[in-house]
Amino acid sequence: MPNTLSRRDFLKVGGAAVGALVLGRFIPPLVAEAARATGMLDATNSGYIPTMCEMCVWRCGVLAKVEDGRVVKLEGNPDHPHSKGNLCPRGQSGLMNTYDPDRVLSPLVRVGKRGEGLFRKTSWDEALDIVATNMLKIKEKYGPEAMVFSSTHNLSQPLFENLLYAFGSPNYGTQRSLCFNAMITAFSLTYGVEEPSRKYDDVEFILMVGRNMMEAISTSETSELSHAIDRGAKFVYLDPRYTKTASKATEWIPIRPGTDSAFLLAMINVIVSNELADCEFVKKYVVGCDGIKTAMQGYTPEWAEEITGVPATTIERIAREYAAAKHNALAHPGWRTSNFINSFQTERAIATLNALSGNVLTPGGCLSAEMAAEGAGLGAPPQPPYPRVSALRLDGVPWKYPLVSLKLGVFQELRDTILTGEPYQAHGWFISRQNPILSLPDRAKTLEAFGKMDFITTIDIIMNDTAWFSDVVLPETSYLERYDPLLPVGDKAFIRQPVVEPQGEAKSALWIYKQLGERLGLGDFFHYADEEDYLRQQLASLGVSLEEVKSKGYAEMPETESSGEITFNTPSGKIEVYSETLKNAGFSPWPTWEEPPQPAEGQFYLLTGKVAQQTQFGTQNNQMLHKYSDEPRLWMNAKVAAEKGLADGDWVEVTSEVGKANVRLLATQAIRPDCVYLTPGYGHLSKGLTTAFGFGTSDSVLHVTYTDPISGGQALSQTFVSVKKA
Ligand SMILES: Nc1nc2c(c(=O)[nH]1)N[C@H]1C(S)=C(S)[C@@H](COP(=O)(O)OP(=O)(O)OC[C@H]3O[C@@H](n4cnc5c(=O)[nH]c(N)nc54)[C@H](O)[C@@H]3O)O[C@H]1N2
Ligand SMILES: Nc1nc2c(c(=O)[nH]1)N[C@H]1C(S)=C(S)[C@@H](COP(=O)(O)OP(=O)(O)OC[C@H]3O[C@@H](n4cnc5c(=O)[nH]c(N)nc54)[C@H](O)[C@@H]3O)O[C@H]1N2
Ligand code: SF4
Ligand SMILES: [Mo]
Repeated sequence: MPNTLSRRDFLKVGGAAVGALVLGRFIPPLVAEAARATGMLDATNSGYIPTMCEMCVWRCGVLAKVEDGRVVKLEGNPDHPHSKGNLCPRGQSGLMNTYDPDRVLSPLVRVGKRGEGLFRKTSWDEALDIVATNMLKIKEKYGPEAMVFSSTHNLSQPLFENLLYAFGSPNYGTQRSLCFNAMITAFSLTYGVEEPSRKYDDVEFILMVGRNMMEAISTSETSELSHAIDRGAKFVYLDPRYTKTASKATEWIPIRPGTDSAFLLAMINVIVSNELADCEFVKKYVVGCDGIKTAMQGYTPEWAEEITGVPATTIERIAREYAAAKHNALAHPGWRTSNFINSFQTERAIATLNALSGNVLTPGGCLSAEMAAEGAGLGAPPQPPYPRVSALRLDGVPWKYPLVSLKLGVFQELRDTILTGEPYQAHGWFISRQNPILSLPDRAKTLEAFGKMDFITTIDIIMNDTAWFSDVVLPETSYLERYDPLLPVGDKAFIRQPVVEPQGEAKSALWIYKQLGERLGLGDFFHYADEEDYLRQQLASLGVSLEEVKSKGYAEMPETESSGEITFNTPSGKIEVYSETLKNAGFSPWPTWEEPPQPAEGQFYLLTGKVAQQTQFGTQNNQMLHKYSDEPRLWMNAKVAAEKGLADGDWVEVTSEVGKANVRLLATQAIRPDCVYLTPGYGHLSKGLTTAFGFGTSDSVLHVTYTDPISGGQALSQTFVSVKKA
């Protein structure tokens, strides 16, 4: 029966069907020694072992179901605020992340040309020696700054950062500038918090700008949104595509790409010129309350209609409805906000709308500017301060991007300076849990940057494209096979623990970084005997044993005292709708309209965006997810396709300024006539991914690299393509 499930059914099924599928085809894994010791299993060696999912960065709580000493299924942990007892299809398919036949199970050293895929297996000792020797050689010859490090959010990242900062390099590339720089930079400047938390309990009006919550999933928030919609909350959704989220919206606005800020500025104009804002709140907490009317004067709904293609009457009505919901109106901050070079302004306008509705910190309000000082209660092994680094950062922070925080960085710029060799040449690249060959825009450029490297090493669990082009590949244990540092979420710190025995020679990142640190003479930054010792040091001040946390799944954290005072961590201590900081840096102090480039006649905006059954650039080789993924096609408006003489299913050639790709066409009404869309994450280069190789096309081949000068976010929808029959 399960084999006949359609992809659609798959997305709806509960864990049972998925578990049954896994059981039908694979010998269930043996429970790990560490997990057996939790005491969670009964006399028949059955029960549930708590851990965390790593099929995406949301890290829902998992209960691994054990029968007769073997893990048979993954379920959501009801104690975890991210999952609340549910796992999405990717989470349920997590066993296949561990049992992927393409797992790398011993360290590998390249023997052929880069990208040829010829490697020999080696011992950890030899692999770590090669990595350390090459890193030290580069340090000696060119300085530590010639080593570039990059990694995407993961739980062992603090140890990765120890390695790079102790080594003395300022060059660190993360996913942030490919993802949420615009949102974080705008909210930090406006509110002094990176991202306010959201509450949906009493929300009456929700505005989402390109946040495809029903497919780009955050389990708990996705279900909170669903409940709010079911309750009758009004939900307005802006996206040039008719996504699953659009299908749930009260109103879908197929806005012209890159013009969201014009729509939002016009909403602000309607609210302030008609005095519809929560005046009391605004006067007390907002800087800019006096000048905003004048500053927004030109941004009338009629003006915005011309730019966005949305009727002025619609914008005016939505603004009034938003204002009427007062502090129960939520303008959602978004997540991947890297669409255009003006995306920072879109986010500033969203931040402003929330300030005007007074939904910040008011009882029952749906946005909370409070950020829990996550991790504050956890201990860490002692370590010396990092060495002082005087070299400029290759990513231009802050010398080219003065308002981008050191933490956010501008990864795509770092890649580009590797190519120019300015202000200096990088020679080595150390990558962990990241696939920059596909996730950075303009794949040819990234491969060219790889070509400039004397040495590249990658830590991964499978032979992803980046590992494929590396000199040494270090295999990590999968997330069901290892410990990671504890993850604080709200008032609890959750554990990831091995639930199955590790396969082959794979090792945890905590182990790998410590071994490498010692070989690099940086042992002082890795004061833990092993993974369990690291976790015990984290728990030291909480008075709870590791054994207890292993069986319960989490440790309670001490309550953080709230002073009750509302202050914002901005220079004025208020919400800065008007920002002197922006003005001093030479940018508009008000949220403002900046015209982004537009496609030439006959060209299309190339849109990207997540699908529910895959995560980024790393899950396409999961056999379970692959089975239920259709080969992605290029969405094109059906009427436009017909005008161009193209039929549904035709092979087309898509051309941008930097690349060409062939893909089959999906003629659909679910997209604006001036846009095409391609699912990211496909078209892998690595032949070591036997499931994913040869399936689909990579949109990174086509993406042109543009960077928002204020936030450093890449502008992914700003790539224009032409499409013709292949
Ligand atoms: N299933 C699944 N869930 C995920 C992820 C995953 O890979 N898979 N990844 C996680 C991560 S890291 C992130 S950052 C989030 C991302 O989640 P989202 O922030 O929702 O981002 P995307 O899905 O990348 O893109 C969302 C939408 O933006 C639209 N869009 C493009 N340009 C514009 C524009 O100019 N204006 C407007 N209004 N819309 C535009 C696209 O059509 C697309 O539907 O998802 C997270 N959740
Ligand atoms: N075209 C296009 N580009 C995009 C986006 C888009 O929508 N379209 N989205 C952007 C966004 S929002 C983001 S966040 C980035 C994400 O892109 P990246 O930052 O590159 O992150 P991922 O694709 O999640 O990285 C996945 C890698 O981690 C590996 N991996 C998985 N599990 C483990 C593990 O347990 N240990 C180790 N060591 N490795 C593991 C996988 O095998 C894979 O190689 O891409 C950005 N780039
Ligand atoms: S949203 Fe899905 S993939 Fe992400 S952590 Fe939760 S269950 Fe895992
Ligand atoms: Mo992201």
